[in-house]
Amino acid sequence: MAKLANVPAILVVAAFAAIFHSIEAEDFTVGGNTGWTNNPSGGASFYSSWAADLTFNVNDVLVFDFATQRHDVAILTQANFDSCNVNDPIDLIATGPARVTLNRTGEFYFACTFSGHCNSGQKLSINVTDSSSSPSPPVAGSPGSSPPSTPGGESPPPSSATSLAIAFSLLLATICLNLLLHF
Ligand SMILES: [Cu+2]
Repeated sequence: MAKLANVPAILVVAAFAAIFHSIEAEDFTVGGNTGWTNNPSGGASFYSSWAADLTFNVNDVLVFDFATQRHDVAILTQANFDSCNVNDPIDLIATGPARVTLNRTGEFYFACTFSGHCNSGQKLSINVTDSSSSPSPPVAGSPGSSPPSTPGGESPPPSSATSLAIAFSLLLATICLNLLLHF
């Protein structure tokens, strides 16, 4: 009987661990200690190398660490990103450090609009995936067809968190029922 009573406790711990791991949004400081700057070591490959080892999920946050009026963060279409055309951004954040919530899946394109900075390597593209499902294809379609909302604004309610919460409630109910039956 004592062994049986321990089972729910283990389940609760495991469920909590799994749920918090799934829901918890991560902050990523772009470029690590280098921050968000022009002429990063390695040039144009610096930020793509930084991003290559990481997995970005919806509701994670990119932190662009830079001094206001030294750099900025423009969100660009893929075409403008590829050509470093920073004159027509989807969105522009001029105040650093800037926090950008990754509010959808798919590709995000960032660059600094200060003269020459994008061409010197201050540009970053990432692919955001949905942690609640197996790897989903990036959002297809024309770049800029779904521009992200203003960074810092309300992000949409995380559906994965909601379904996990429901699943967790069901699990808790089951465990409580088990405990009642055992005692
Ligand atoms: Cu810059």
